[in-house]
Amino acid sequence: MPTPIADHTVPWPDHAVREYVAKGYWAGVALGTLLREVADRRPDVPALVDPAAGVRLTHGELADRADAAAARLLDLGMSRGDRVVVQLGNGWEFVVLTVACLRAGIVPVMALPAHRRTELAHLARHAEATAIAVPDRMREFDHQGLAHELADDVRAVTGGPWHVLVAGDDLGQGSVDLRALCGPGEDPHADRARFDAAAPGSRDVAVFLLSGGTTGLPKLIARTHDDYAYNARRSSEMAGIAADAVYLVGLPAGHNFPLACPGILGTLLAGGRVVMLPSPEPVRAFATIAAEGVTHTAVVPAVAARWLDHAVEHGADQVASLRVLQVGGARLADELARRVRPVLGCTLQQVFGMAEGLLNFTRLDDDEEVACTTQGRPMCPDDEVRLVDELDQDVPAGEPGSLLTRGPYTPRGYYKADEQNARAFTDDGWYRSGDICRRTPEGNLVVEGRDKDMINRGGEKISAEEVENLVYQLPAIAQVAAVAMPDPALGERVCLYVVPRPGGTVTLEEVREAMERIGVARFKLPEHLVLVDELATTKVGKIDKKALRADIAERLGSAAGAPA
Ligand code: OOB
Repeated sequence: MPTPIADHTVPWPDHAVREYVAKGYWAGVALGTLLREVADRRPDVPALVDPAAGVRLTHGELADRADAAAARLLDLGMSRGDRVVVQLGNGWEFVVLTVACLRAGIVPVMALPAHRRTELAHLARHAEATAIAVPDRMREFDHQGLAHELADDVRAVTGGPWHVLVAGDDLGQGSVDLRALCGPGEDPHADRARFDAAAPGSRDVAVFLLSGGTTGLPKLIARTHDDYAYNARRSSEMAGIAADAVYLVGLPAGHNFPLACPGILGTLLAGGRVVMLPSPEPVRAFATIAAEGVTHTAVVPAVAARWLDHAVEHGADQVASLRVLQVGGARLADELARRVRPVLGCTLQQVFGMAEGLLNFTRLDDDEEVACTTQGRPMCPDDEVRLVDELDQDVPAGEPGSLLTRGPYTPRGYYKADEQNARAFTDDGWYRSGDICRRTPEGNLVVEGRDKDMINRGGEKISAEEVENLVYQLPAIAQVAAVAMPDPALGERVCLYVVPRPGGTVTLEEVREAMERIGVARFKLPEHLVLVDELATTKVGKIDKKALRADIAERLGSAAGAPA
């Protein structure tokens, strides 16, 4: 394992760097500079639409506003290398702030809107953030209030100031008006000159993404300008995104998929247009696709299923402009995949990706069978993928194995996480994704399962260990195991097996209330609870999660249709 460098990221080894540069994967230019260059070529072309806010910006306006916002962040006292936790909904401010950060070399930490005190405090502390960007309220939750409450926690670590940037009409005391910060500047030439002259280094960290979660708390993935620019540009090629593309963002924008696969960054870099929508709920999504002439979008399988049902019921006329529907984040059932073209009239592209790097795509010209039954193949000729057994030996061709990967946009370790890195990466830098895959004779991957302790709830990743740690805070609990239970709509949900303390007991409601009091993302709350006298263990004495998963599947199956 290479030693982490001073910024606590794990570098690619020198020979790999030389190769990635020589082959042109790493262009040596900061993402903010690349975006500015696009804006210079196409200043008057639409770049960003937020229908709910009535905001429409051209590439030139977006670049100017990002420079103005970057200047204002520096005026607040922030500087290159500082971190800002970004927890914004899918609105125009997300895009302007992100591009501003990329220009100034301030690193956004991409939190999810569902995160609450536990996750945000962890992210802020771990990244030593000095600012947080939040909506005033979203879905009934007072994000602004929580952001101010976190201040003491964070100051205890960084000792420095803590800026609360708020997007909304209801600005509290001490909040910085994010909409004003992201508004037009007074002197665009001066703002621009300031960042043209001081672009971040291309090997610097551009963004921190969150890991899908297998440990107690989310880990941070430091994506560099070089690797993330390649990630976005090459994804655009895969999805057929060019200057005429209109990309709809319906998944949470801070997730890697809608951010850069190709998502927001890939579309902007191609000179196309990005449309921000607060949620992928079909009524509004379909109307927006029709109104804006959307050509591309990305959804998780659970959303694809809702869109298909909606189109069957109400027709697909509104989505006539849609060329490519990307589906990823969780396994798409073959039967669902086969309905995409006949019902929605567009090309299905399966995307099997991870915030840690590796992206697999079915190609737009793959035959229907491949597009519907596989999760595609790596996007880069120099992505290395191995499928291995428990001893890290390659499995025979066509057999299922655990996926290991290295490549030009897959960092060699998590940020500041030596202990987890020793488990999640091999000594020679392969990332263990924890997915069990098989390779078809044509070289496509099929995801068949996983050997990591994670629950995939409709694309939201939940670490079983994190849930268990939270549940152990309840006094009535002697032992607990969180496992995935099958669910027709979301694929999986969290099920708890609980051994109560002698004489005690506990209900699902009590567990959920306790977790809400502690403050965690709602999607992590268990949705079913089974009381048991003891938990089955494996030969080596570990809790036998495989047996528990089989048990809950059987219980649900025999309950035939009864609510979980
Ligand atoms: C995406 O990224 P993450 O980091 O939220 O989750 C990664 C994990 C993978 O290791 C795999 O377990 C699962 O999500 N996954 C899929 C899948 N796509 C992701 N499992 C089966 N089939 C698929 N198509 O989820 C992500 C990042 C970028 C693009 C797309 C998805």
